[in-house]
Amino acid sequence: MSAWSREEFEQKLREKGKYYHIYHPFHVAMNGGESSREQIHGWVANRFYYQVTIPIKDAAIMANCTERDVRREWVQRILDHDGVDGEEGGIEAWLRLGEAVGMTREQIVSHEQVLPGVRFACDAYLNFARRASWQEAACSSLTELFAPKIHQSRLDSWPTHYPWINAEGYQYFRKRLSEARRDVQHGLNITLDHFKTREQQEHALDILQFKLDVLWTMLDAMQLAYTYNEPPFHSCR
Ligand code: AHQ
Repeated sequence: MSAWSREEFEQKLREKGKYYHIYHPFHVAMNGGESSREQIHGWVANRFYYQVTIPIKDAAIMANCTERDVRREWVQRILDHDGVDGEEGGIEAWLRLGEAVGMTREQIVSHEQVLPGVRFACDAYLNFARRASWQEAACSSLTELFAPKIHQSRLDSWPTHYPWINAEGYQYFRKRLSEARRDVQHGLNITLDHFKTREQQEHALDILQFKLDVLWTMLDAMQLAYTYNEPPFHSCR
């Protein structure tokens, strides 16, 4: 089969947005104001494991990438999360979100609430980035094509639904609005340039689906634990 044009290929990638985790029942309930304090705490604590995995994932991509011009841009993602002098960074901002919802830093940093399913999904993403080509790993970050919408949806809905959350905590979501848009331009160009044949383009769509699976599976684990009250081993005597 003939390859898709660059525009068609981008359209196929964007059509994967219908599987984005904004449509997961856990997120729909959260943006609909139906989440309890415990569910919000569980989500913040579990998503922290994802957040601290991201810069390690991006460092793995850097380690695999032989192109200086790509590394010069990709390194910014690590700095966005780890911070630099004068810029606290996304990991610190996430801890402030934790304090804003009423948790202690220790409860979050300890990873004590991280569910096995969340850990496995995040570790699968990290290990994929370690062993895949840097172009394949760049492609897997393209779920951020759909991320500005989900960050904006929280900024639009949480203050009304969850007045008990200190609005200072929303800085993380605000920060990602611009960072995600900038990241995606870079990741999309790498992807559209690298995957040329139809077979390679289909492979890129499979990689994006894998990352959509990672995000969805994290919320499945949280849904079981915090909505259905069936955390791992709940039925053991
Ligand atoms: O806060 C998020 C973030 O820093 C990243 C990095 C990027 C990647 O490299 O895969 N993906 C991502 C995402 C973040 N937040 C998620 C959310 O729902 O708040 C969305 C997620 C993504 O779409 O991959």
